[in-house]
Amino acid sequence: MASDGFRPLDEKLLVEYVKATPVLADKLGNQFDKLEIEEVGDGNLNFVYIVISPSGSCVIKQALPYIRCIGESWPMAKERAYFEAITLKEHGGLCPDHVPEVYHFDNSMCLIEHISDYMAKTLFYTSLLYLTTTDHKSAVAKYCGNVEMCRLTEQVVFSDPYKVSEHNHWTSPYLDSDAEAVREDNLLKLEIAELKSKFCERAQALIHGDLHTGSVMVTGDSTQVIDPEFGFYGPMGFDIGAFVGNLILAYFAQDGHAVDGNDRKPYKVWILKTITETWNLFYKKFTALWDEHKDGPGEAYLPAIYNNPDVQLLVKQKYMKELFHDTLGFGAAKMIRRIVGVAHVADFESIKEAKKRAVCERKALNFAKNLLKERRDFQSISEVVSAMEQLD
Ligand code: ADP
Ligand code: SR1
Ligand code: MG
Ligand code: MG
Ligand code: MG
Repeated sequence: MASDGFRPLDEKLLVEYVKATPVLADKLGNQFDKLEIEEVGDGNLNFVYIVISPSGSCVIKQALPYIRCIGESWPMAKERAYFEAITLKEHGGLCPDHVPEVYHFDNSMCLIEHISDYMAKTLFYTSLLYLTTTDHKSAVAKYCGNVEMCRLTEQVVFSDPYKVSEHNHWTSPYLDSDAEAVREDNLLKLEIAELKSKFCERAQALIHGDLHTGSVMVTGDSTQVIDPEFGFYGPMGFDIGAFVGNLILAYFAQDGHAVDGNDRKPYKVWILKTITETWNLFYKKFTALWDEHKDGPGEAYLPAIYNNPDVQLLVKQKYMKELFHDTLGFGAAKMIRRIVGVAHVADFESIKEAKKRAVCERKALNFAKNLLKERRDFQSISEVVSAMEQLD
């Protein structure tokens, strides 16, 4: 793995990648048992694989963030792959007989990398894993004034969906009983109370506070996070959960947008891949920062006490497990508020037919309720993705 967390493909990962990329899987006739893969790159810069199945073949080229023939000591923008892909498409349009066709270009790798980078850096460097308690306390104090925005979140995320409120709305009449069930679910209320306490009491890091996917602006090679007006020192999982929760909503909304000739399946696979890789890459980058700064100023785990590999591993596992379960809990809470609370998401709202929309929303709501209650039973993000696929 390169220093910025980019994961080079190898022959084993390539099989997984091809399976998860429908356009490539189709090219290979969905026959994955008999794949022949050979790395044939003989140029100076990139890695090139020929992938052959009994019924088709393709070439997969990957640019790593350095010059191949030199190694990591000579960094080079991996976004060159983007320019290669758009030039191939442009030239291919002009002279298709003499330019290979681009079946697929993986833009998503940029978004996933950028957003995981953003979350890992903003959350790590503002936490006690990096700051002294003195610096952390003065930073927390600086944000204590953002009371009204915090109170808005307390109300619309952690309170209103669980009681009768004039602001709540849902796809009525189809979801009337579903909304009522949320208000009557004692176990759900128990869990949301725990998360509300954490949101109000845990000054873990400077969080964005509203990191839904609408706060992330993307192009092919750039990702910009906007709109941090809810920023304060709160639980890290609230940010990661917001992003992941919105992706889960997007997943469950797709069936409502399917039309003849476009079943949205490839997009659903892309969303699942994005969820998995966002968490996994965040995990890698965040723990890498922790390793890099283990002898730094951070006072959560003083080197004098924790500077041996066994105890470091233990604290890291415990910390990341709690963060994972917080992420799932806050993500679920934010999904529920987007279905029965005041502010909804375009993914569902743009499904014109109410009955169809309600079917999608109900699936998402049921998934979220279960996730909120059972979040501690999930050990990995792939288990979450499997649960989504099972419900689908
Ligand atoms: P709000 O706080 O009301 O959600 P946002 O800051 O999210 O407002 O901005 C609303 C919209 O304005 C965004 O979804 C985006 O379309 C546009 N916008 C905001 N900031 C920028 C920016 N820096 N560059 C381009 N568009 C932006
Ligand atoms: C009245 S609630 C409005 C919502 O929009 C903001 O972007 C936040 O998500 C807030 O909860
Ligand atoms: Mg060349
Ligand atoms: Mg805003
Ligand atoms: Mg906004």
